[in-house]
Amino acid sequence: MFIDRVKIYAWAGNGGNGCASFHRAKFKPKGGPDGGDGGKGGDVIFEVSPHVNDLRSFFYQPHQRAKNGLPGSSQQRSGRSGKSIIAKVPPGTVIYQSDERLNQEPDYDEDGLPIEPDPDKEKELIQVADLTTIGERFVLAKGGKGGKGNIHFKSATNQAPTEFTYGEPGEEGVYYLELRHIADAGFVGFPNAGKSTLLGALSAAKPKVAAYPFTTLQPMVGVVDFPGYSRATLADIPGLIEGAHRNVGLGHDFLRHITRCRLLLFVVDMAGSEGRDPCEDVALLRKEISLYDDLLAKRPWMVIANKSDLPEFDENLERFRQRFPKVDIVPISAAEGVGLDDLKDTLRIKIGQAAE
Ligand SMILES: Nc1nc2c(ncn2[C@@H]2O[C@H](COP(=O)(O)OP(=O)(O)O)[C@@H](O)[C@H]2O)c(=O)[nH]1
Ligand SMILES: [Mg+2]
Repeated sequence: MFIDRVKIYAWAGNGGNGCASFHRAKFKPKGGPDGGDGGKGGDVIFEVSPHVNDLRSFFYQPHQRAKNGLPGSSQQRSGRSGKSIIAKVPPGTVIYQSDERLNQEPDYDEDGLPIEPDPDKEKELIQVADLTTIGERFVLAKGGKGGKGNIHFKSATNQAPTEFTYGEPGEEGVYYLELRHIADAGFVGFPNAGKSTLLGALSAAKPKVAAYPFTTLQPMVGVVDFPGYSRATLADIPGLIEGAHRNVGLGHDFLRHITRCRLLLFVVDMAGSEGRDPCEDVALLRKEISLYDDLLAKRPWMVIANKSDLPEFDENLERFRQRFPKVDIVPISAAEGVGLDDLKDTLRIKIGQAAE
């Protein structure tokens, strides 16, 4: 399950009411007004966190509710503000506000009769935020202002006002969160497997640095055109650290990025031209990924066997097929442009399936 779109419900806190009260003390029966202000309601806030990869937590907890402000009280005491909630979202989260109703109360027409909701009405979504930068905050629903206590209503003509104001209601609403993808498919592979060469060979235009300013890694994104006007985006994400083969891990930045591709493409130097063993490479990468996130390990994947122009390729491929009998493997030579049409066909099918 790859949760990249969720519906949530947010309620900011209501403001606390202002207080009407009068100062009382011995020998001073007619003290002035001393009712304090109500506290502000808490906000519902989103904060972009590097430690969150998807919108899973909102799927399990779609109701986001901040606390109400407390009412003011006598002796000019203000009510305490309601606690805000700060929910963490991954970079690349886009927020839409919906015009769906939160409460079930109907609207009424001129005659006071309830207006039946139109079941065919399409909901309207307005984009309200596009959160990309780590640490960035966005107030989704603002808490209501606190009401004023009667101390504010004293005037020359009215020394004993009983007036106060109510706290304002907090904002509330229905929202959709969407995690923007870096690309439809992302390359996973050790350095020198041929990822950059392949991205260049498949892309209609020169691959561009992805427009995500939240990282030191710079994913390169290319566009591949399929016959019949459809196209897909492919990302080459650097940062798979050299030490991965010494079991020091893939680097979490890298892994975080590939969670944002629907299909994982394992690019392997099937000729083993740098003395690496392609079978061990893929087994190691698979293991690292499942250690990082078992949901990511369930993401659709396939193998692109590169460097078919080199002599050791055929023998290694045979061995590889025996080791991974169920995996789709497409042999290519990125440098010589061999097998790229077959690869495109497979990509079109697989990306289509992964997007369902
Ligand atoms: N013989 C051969 N060399 C290739 C092929 N694809 C890439 N290379 C070479 O492998 C080296 C690493 O390629 P590169 O695309 O930079 O790999 P990356 O680190 O995975 O991005 C370069 O010297 C490429 O020219 C191929 O299909 N055949
Ligand atoms: Mg490269």
